[in-house]
Amino acid sequence: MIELHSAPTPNGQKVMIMLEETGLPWQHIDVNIRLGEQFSPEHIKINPNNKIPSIVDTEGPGGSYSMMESGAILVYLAEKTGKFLPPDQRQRYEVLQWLAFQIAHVGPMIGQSSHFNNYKGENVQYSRDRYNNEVLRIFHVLDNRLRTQAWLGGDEYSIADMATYPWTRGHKDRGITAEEFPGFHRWYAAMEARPAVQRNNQLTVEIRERMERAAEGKSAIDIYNTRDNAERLAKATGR
Ligand SMILES: N[C@@H](CCC(=O)N[C@@H](CS)C(=O)NCC(=O)O)C(=O)O
Repeated sequence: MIELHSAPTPNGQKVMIMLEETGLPWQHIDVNIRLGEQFSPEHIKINPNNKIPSIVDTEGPGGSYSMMESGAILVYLAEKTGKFLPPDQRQRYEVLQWLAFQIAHVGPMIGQSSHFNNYKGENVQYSRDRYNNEVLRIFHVLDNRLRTQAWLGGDEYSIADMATYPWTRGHKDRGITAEEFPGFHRWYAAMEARPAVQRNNQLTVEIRERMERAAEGKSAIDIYNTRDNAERLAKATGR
């Protein structure tokens, strides 16, 4: 059994898609990051970086095994099942390159741009421009790749596609049109045709609603106060 300790954010969704694709038995353990549950001492034992997602594999190597970092989790699940990471060396490195591109660029840059676009304070135009322009560049990188390859890793659907899709779900709001980005749009439609992706999208709504109901009447933390976050971690680890 794989326990997914998570929330249905893009990083959480990547792992849900993989679990649905592989057919492994799994369950979602809700971690409400708005309530600060990522800072609980129990959560920090499985995710020392106080983030979601994490997994606990009750039948891991040498017994129960826990992991943080969505990219590493995807590689782990691919190796456990022998699926979505090709054994051929060249194909494998193609997939790993595009997985690394998602982890290093797609996620962090879209995350930062959304943060500054939503930020209500003053003097954020420079930050907004910086990250929005970088996101536009990243969509061109994806589109260029997907004009010549069926999937990000090449001929085969892989963990690189699963990692990237959830981060691109807001592409319409960013003006990523089918005319200008045809390769990206063809791939996006192919992703949405997959039953596992459809199941992820449905679960995302259901889990979000369940977590909102469970949070009623509880007080939220300011997740963007990075100074407080450093103190929360120090407190949780007794430093
Ligand atoms: N590199 C990490 C990023 C994880 C991450 O940033 N998770 C966010 C939600 S998408 C989170 O847990 N935020 C809570 C916090 O910052 O306190 C991964 O890919 O797993």
